[in-house]
Amino acid sequence: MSDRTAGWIGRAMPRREDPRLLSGRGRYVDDIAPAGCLHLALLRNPLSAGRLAALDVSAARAAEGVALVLTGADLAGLGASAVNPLLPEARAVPMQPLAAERVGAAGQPLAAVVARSPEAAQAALELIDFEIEEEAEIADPEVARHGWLAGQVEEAFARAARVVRVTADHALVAPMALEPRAALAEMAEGRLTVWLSTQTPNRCREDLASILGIDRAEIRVIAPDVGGAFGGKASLMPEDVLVAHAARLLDAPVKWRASRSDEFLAATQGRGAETRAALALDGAGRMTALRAELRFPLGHWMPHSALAPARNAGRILPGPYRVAAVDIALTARLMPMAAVNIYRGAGRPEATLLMERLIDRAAEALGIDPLEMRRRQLIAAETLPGRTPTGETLDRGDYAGLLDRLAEVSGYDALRRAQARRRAAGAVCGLGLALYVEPCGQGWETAEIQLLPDGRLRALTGASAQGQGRETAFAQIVAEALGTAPQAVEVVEGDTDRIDRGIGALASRSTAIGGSAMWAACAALKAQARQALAAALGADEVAETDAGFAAGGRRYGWAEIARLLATGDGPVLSASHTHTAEAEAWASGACLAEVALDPDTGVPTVERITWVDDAGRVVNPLLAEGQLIGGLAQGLGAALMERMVHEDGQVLTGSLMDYAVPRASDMPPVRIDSRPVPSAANPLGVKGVGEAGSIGVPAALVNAIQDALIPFGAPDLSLPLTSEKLWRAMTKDRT
Ligand code: SMO
Repeated sequence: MSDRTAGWIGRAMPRREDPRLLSGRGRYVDDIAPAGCLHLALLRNPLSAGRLAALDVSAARAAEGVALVLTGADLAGLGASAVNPLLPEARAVPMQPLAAERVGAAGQPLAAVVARSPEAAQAALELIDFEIEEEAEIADPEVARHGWLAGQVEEAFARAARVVRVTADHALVAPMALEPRAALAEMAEGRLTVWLSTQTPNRCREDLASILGIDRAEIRVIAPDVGGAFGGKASLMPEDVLVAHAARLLDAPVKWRASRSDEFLAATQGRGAETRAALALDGAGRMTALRAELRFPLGHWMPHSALAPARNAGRILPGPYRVAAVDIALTARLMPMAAVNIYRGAGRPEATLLMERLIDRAAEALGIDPLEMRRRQLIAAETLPGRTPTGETLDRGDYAGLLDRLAEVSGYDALRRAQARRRAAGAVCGLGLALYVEPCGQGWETAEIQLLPDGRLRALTGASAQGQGRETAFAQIVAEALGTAPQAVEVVEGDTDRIDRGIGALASRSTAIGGSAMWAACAALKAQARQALAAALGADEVAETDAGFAAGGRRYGWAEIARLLATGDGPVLSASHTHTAEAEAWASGACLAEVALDPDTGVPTVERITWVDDAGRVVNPLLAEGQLIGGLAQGLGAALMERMVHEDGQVLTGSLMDYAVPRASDMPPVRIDSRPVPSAANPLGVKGVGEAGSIGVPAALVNAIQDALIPFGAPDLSLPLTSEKLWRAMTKDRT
């Protein structure tokens, strides 16, 4: 294939990362082993929250092989970790890397031991004496209270022909990356290098600099290969700080890696919100007002993005639907458990489930088919981009088009007829619809593009990767922009010495914001090349072609330009760009779940999921599909099986023996179709895709199950919808 073939964006190119990652040549934090590396181990609070009445580490300090023991008192000089306020008047509760007077939860570290070997560190932990006076009560738990108000809500409810209500409560769930967290820090020539399994290397550097009280230039953060994250590695964590601090104190490399149990105990959790809402409908079955109460739990401290789920849920609650009047009240409260932070979807699944349950309940109350009910309320494509009653700006999209396509692809009408037949024959089966919107990233991201002396291009992005295939996607974007082949593009990410400013990868933002930054950097490089070429050739006229430039009847590709202009080994040309999103890109989609319940056991079988997605212009359909399917698996887990269980301040789901994650055999047949509408929010027209499956799929599954349960009264059930809950819902009326 010639270099001059345009159209790299949109191609289903296999992931260039795969040969490395799939053959065991990935390099993760724990694979990095500097000579003389010390090991950090943590004494985690085995009791519940309370007052740390006594802590004696003297025997541990004297133990064989121990280099350092840290307690909360030793960290008094450190600065506070950053918490994004996100909501007006929200209070920030930063991390306490080690408990000081108060212990916030089971699992919070009380002391850290750094020793020659993991075994020596572990042995020293056993020598620490402590006393905790348990006290679960948190003095002032509410850290945020916010509302979204628009229109005449009271009046609409007073005049409503019908009012429907739902409750939707979410379990707390574990983000469950394949690779548990890890941190390694080392001093070299007076500078601190920190390897983190993180989504946000650049932001972690800024946070670390302010906590340690040193200049950002004295810290280098490297995120090597990262084995999944899902929000669980989006924010700097206490263990990261301890490793960095210890490496500085000891002037030696220090490493910590989480066990799976560490992650269940002290990594961030997701979801957990308790939500309720009421919908006012007029005589024609149109929504006239929405009232909602959203209660979001936080743990005993707040990571950087702790308030993002709550804020997202409130601001996007009306979703793709027209409703003029809203009264949405939100609270976020501290609880004596591990921190809650963003997790794939981050508030969007909560909003979507609540809204989609309301619409199904309204459809049932009015005797209207759920698909028709939705069709009547969707915001028209012609009015997009447009404002929502919560003050957001929706991107371009075609929600009715998604729904129509879903009806067509799924054979919706035939499925409804089949359901009636199956029900009559004694089956318990349901169909569940859900539409969703997925706002994809606010803020900024950086990119740099360099022309190297050999004609290759080097693309540096602040949007680091955790297995999404970012190298492949960014190479395609650069190839398209510069008229070269993706193979000629090297992609660099995850190193703050090479990328000075950036955020990272989260909130489905990397392609929309990071990709747009790269696109603009490429345009700037082209402009530079054109000028430099004109100067080098003494030509008045240098024209752009689809694969470089033309002047004086000759063509100049990137290799020729590099040869002409190169003066040394460094980059021949380079251009940087910071893209700041003026508006968010909003992906959207429509899902249909077909579910049957075993009447004797309650076991649900997901017979099929059909899904029409709008991710805007898709850079690589293979990658997009991978994201959709991965999100679907996690959405299915949250809907049907995953839950963190806390009792008396203890975590009862501390291992994969107790916590159910979906396996390959739990995955249903899936049919995915796409109906893209390019985004109006960025020059590439791209929208995000990383969270979609976790947003729409759970709502469709819950609606399908609730639909199946209509003959049994369909009471509101909290997530996850385990077979036990379903069996109880089916048997209540029979016994
Ligand atoms: S939950 Mo995502 O990593 O913003």
